[in-house]
Formats: sequence, structure tokens, C-alpha cells
Amino acid sequence: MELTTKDFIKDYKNQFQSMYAYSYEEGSTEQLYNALGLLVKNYISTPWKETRETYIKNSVKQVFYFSMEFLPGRQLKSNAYNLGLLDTVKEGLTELGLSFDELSEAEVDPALGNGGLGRLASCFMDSLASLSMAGNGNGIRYQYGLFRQKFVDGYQVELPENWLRYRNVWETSNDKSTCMVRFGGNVWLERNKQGYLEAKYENTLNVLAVPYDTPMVGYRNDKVNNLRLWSAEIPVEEENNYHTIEETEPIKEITQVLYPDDSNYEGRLLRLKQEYFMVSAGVQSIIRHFRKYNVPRKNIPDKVAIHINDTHPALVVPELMRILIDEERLSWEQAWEITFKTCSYTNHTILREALEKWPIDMMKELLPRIYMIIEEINRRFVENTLPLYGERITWQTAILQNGVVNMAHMAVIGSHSVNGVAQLHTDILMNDVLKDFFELYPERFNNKTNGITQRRWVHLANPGLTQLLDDKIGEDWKKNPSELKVFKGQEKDKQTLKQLAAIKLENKKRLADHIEKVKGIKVNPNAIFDVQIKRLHAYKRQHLNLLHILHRYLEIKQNPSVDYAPRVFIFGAKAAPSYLYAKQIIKVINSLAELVNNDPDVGDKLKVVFFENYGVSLAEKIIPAADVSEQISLASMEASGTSNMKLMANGALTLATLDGANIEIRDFVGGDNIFVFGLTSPEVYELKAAQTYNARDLYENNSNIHRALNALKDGTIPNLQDEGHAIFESLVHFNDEYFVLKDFDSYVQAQEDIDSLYKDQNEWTRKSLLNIASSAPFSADYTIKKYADDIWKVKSCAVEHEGVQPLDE
Ligand code: GPU
Repeated sequence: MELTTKDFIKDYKNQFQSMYAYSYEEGSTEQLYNALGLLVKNYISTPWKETRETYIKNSVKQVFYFSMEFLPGRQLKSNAYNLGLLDTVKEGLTELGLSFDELSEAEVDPALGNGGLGRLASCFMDSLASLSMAGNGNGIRYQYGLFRQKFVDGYQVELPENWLRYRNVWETSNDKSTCMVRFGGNVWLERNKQGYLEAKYENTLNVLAVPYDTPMVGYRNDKVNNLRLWSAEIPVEEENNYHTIEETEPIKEITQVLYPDDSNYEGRLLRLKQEYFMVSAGVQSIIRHFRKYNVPRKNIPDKVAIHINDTHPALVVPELMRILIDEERLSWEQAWEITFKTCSYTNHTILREALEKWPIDMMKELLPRIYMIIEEINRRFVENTLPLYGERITWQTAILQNGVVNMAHMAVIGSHSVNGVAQLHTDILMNDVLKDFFELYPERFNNKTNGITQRRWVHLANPGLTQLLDDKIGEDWKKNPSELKVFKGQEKDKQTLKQLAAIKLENKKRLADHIEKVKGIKVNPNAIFDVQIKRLHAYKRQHLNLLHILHRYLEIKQNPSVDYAPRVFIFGAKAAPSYLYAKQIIKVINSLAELVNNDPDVGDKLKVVFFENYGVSLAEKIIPAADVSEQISLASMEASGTSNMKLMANGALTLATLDGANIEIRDFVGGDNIFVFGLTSPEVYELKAAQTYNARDLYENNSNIHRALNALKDGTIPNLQDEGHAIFESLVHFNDEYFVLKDFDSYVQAQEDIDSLYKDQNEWTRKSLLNIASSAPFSADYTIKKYADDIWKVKSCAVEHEGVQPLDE
């Protein structure tokens, strides 16, 4: 949008004064930020309204992306940037004697997700809006986000994340669009006078779902979509039934906390309540919205696509059936046709412990009507499948099995499309995890490799690189990422390589300053910055990284002149509070860091930095400064990974197993420009099947492994209780579930190859350039275009607008 610096200054002064009744000169940083955020939101409000109206006026098909998690990150800078106002705002603030960067750091980063799954949802929101597609998010407004992580004596401690303590300027609560969600009670069917079977309820717990809407601003296209997050409240007409604070607890608690488990299923009643609450409110509001379109109900799938982000929202299937049958009075067959055509499902993991299976008794008691519908879906499924495919397949694929509701099965049966998030992952779904379904419904399966938004992860996080790209290849890549490949033409240009290296060094200096500020560790910006940032999980193998660092340390101690390039190992990772093993790994890495960082023999050959409270905002600081991207999961276990894509786009070289999207990264960048090590997925499958793996043999016969493992438990690492032992035991005694020892040698070799290459700065930077230039296929814009074409059948649509005018709040 168009805005002069002068107008911005005037608007900002007015905004501040109208909110606080004094002049901005007297404002605190938080107040100055709040005023700025609200002003930017005012600028957004016109295109937001117009976008919504255009969709309705033109009966545009809309996608509703249902996800229990979103990780939008800070929004001020990104919104101002996408609107095209960032420079004006910065200039205006400077004239007022204020610093944009300081104000923007005052924004809290909403941690409404655990990791990759939630961040993917937010990258998708950004791409949908930027591609002018009607795509809305639907989720939960948790009062407390993912815990804030602190280290005390090297141990992870979890603190509550009360992100709403200060006002959230981006959300608008929308009282007009509330819904009622019912839990428990008795439900029965009664034939009414018109002959319909009517669902009757008594003694239900009624919960009011209040929507909070947040604008999702498209990149310079006057397009603003909606992220709708629901909050549980007491229905106004029932307020008098609640006499004490305690009595209101069962309602308030529904949206109080985000479960802090990543890729892990815990069958807690409250979690099931959350899932149904979000699903029911979302589906009700879609059906209500759809009435505005004024088309026959059988055409719902032409106007609405509902996406199920992993199984957490899979109750969409029976809930949509319930509404169509009980409220819209359609027949089962009509309702099923609509539901199945409307829904699509993405699987995000093959980890057995992550697959949701709810006890039937719990489901029946909490959601009696929904359970009746699930039973009927299952009954019809079995009835149809049995004669065609026989007993084995039918029972293996049923929704109800051994006293549980298998949510993945419900999602597959109720959706017209099922996708994995990288080619290897999709292949594993088809050949292993969902093999029987692939036999039943081959046409439903498809791959959609994940992507990331370059806007947040390159344009905003790495302005130096962005400027260089603009100078070298023009600005087209910003709207059309495939233009990035043009940058390949410069791989031999000495000057470009020099500039690229200088930008990386600047970014590293900035991160080094931050490290010194928050960790008190001095690091050499000319060292290799080696980064592993992701949730702490055994399958992601942070402990392989740990063992290698320990190995290096022991080598240095034995031979202080060993030829290692200076290296800073950087970690960011939260462990689920109940995941003991993951917390033990954190503790050992922290203790090793203390040993290594303070040993004068080591100097700057080796430094270890474990950041606290890893999240979107910290990622934005780390990623532009990374030289090496650690993607070292056991092959077959990581569905896709997305930090691999962000790091690549910022010129880090990937050190990877052939897992998830790493394989596609290798294919695009070329095998010479990535460091690959370890077992492949077929080898992992083979080794598991053969049951011949013997980790103890490796411990006993491989001297490097022997020495490193002993150092875990012989007192070499200070301040450990039994954490070193625990890791030792898991690897040697419990036979190393994730083949860490098996991959150790080839990992160490790859790390040495990295050292050698880094000595040739020119060659390193050339490969870095090729990584940047090959990162376009991992733009979420492409991923979303494929979802839109193949699954959702939605198109880009231009917004009609009356001329954008700022509004006062
Ligand atoms: N993932 Br299931 C999560 O972050 N949380 C989950 O609960 C589940 C999966 C991740 C995958 O582990 C990661 O490989 C993938 O890149 C990401 O989802 C997005 O698809």
C-alpha cells in the first residue's frame, strides 16, 4: 500500500495519544510497540475486510486448514513488510527518535505449537495469502503457549509461557461468530413429527467457543486471510449456573495449555476435549459461513476444502457428518459424499508412538453422538470392504480395533486425499505404515514435499543476502522463487563469492555477539558455525552430534595440534517435560559444553553453545549465520524436516542422512554440494528385519566409539549424575534403537570432510552459493500451489478493493 513517511508519523502520533493519552515521547517500549502494532493492524483492516467480501461476493472456494498448532512468529515486521510499508515505518520511527528493531523485539512470539508441524502451518498461511488463495487457519487460542525453557545447572526447567499477559494487538475477538460445543451427557435418537430421526441431548456440558481472528497478510497483493483461534468460555445464558471459580475450571481448562509433546501421543482426556472443541467450533462456523454462498448443500465440496493437519483434527470427519445429518437433515449417503469430498489429510510421522488411538470408552463418554457416528462409519466401511478384500485387510484397516479408535484410519477413510510430506515419507506410508490402505485406495495417496516461506526466512531474516540477490539477479525471485536458479550463473564469479562470504561473516558476528550476550561465551566468528536446531528427540539423534563433539574433544586432548578447523557447535532444542531420555541428552550436552568451553587446551578449536528456549524468533537469528546444517536423523524416521530447507536457503551446507526431504535437497543441489553419511532407509529396514545388529560389538571393537562412550561415564564430563550412564546404557545395553553407533564412523568422516573443505574458502562459498540457488523448490509457495491444484482445487483470486485507507481503531 501507499503511505508517505509524513503520513505515517502523523498516524503514529495520533495512534499513541489516542491509546495512552500522553505523547509518544513518554512511552515505554511496550506501549510504543503496542501503538505501532495497532496502527499496522489498522492499515491491514481495509484489505482484510475487502478480501473477505470478495470471497463471498464471488463464491470463491475456500480452504480451512485445521491444525492444533500454529507458530506464526512475531508479526509486526512481517506484516509491515508484506504490506510494503517496512521502509516507511522504519524511516518514520527514526525521525521520531525511535528504533524499529527495539520496538519489534518487544513483541511476544506466540508459541502455539511444538515444532515443525506448527511452523509448517504458519508458512502455509503466509503462502496462501501471498498467492491470493482463500485459505484460512483454524486452531486453538491456548492461554499458555509451549513452556519457556531455562537451564538450571544444565538441566531443562519449564516455565509457563503466559503470552497473553500483555495485550495481543493482532487479534480481534469476534463475538458475533461464537459457537456452542457440547460434551458428555446422554444422547438418543427420536423420530419427530416430520419423520426425521432427531438427536436429543440431556445433561451436556455446554462450552462457548469464542473466535479470535488474526490477519494473515499476503505479500504486496492487498490480500489478507484469516487465522481463527478458538477460546473456551462459559455460555452467557449459563453464567448463573456457575457459582465458584472452581466450577468454571472444566470449561476454562479446555484452551488453557498446549500439550508440549512433539510427535508423541498421550491419551489424555483433556487433549481429546481440545481436539473436539477446535473441530466442532471450526466446522460449525464453516457451515454457517457457507450459507452466505447460497448454493445447494451438495455443492459444499465445490466451495469448501477442509484440511486435517495430522490426525489431531480428524474428528472433523464425524463432526461434519453430525452437522449434515442432525442439523442439515441430509441422508447418510449424501452426508458421506460431501464429507469425503471436502476432507483431506496429511500424515506427518511414521513414529508408532505418535499415532493417535483413543480408548473407545473415553470417546463414548465424552462425545456420545460423535461416537455413534464413528461406529456407523466403521460398520459401513467393514461391510463394504470385507467381501472385496477379505478378513485380514478389513480388520487391519478398521477404525475400531481392540478397544480403541484409530484416528489415522478414520482420517484416511474420511478423506479423498492422503499425503506424506516428502517423497521418501510418502513411499514409506504406501509401502509400510498405511500399506493396506494403499491397496484399498491407491488413488488417494500423493506426496507433497514440505516448504518454507522465503519471505520470513530469507527476505526478513537475512537482509544482507536478500540485497545481494537483488543486486545480482534482480528482484523477480521474490515473487517467483524459481528465479533463484539464475544465481547459479555466478558460482565462478570471485567478487560475488567474496561478497557472499562477507555477508555470512557479518551474520556470524551478529550471532557471536548474541551468544556472548546471552550465554557469556566468546566464539570466533571465523570458526565453522555448525547448527542443529529442532525438537530434542532420540530419532533426531542429537546424541550422535554429542558423541562426535566428545570424540573431537578427546582427540584434541590427546594431540593438541590435531588439524581441526575451529568449530562452534550450536544447539537449540526443547524436550517434552515427560521425556526423560531427551532431558538427559540436554544435560550431557550442557555439561560437555562447560568442559569444552573452559578447557585452555581447546582454545577456539571447539566451542559448544546450547541456546535456551529455541523458537521462531531465535531461529531467525541463528539460521542466517549457519555454515553447517545438521540433519542427522536415522534414515526413514524424519518425515520431512523443514529446518534443513531454511538453512539451505541461507547458504548453509547440509550434513545429512538420506532421510525425509534431505534426499530431495541432495537431488536438487547435487551430491557434490552436500555431505551425506550413514545408513539409507532400505538399509535401516534391512538391518531391523535381519535382527543382527549388535551395538555392544561396536562398543567393544571400535576404539573411537569405546573411548567416547567410556567418557560418558568415567567422570570426564563434570557435574553429571546418572545422565551419561543412561545414554551409555541405551546405546550399549539396550542395543541402540536408532543405530547411532552404526552411523558413527561415517558421521565422523563426513565431519572431517567438512573441515577440509572449509580450508578452501572459495570452494566452500561456491557450494554455499549453489545451495542458495537450488533452494527454490522448497518454497512453500510451490508446495501450496500443488496442494491447491491436486487436493483442494482452489485457484488464485484477485481482490477488488476500494482503495486502501487507514482506519482508526
Ligand atoms: N512433526 Br506428527 C511435528 O513437528 N509434530 C508432530 O506432532 C508430528 C510431526 C513434524 C515432523 O517430525 C517433521 O519431519 C516434519 O517436517 C514436520 O512435522 C512438518 O511436516
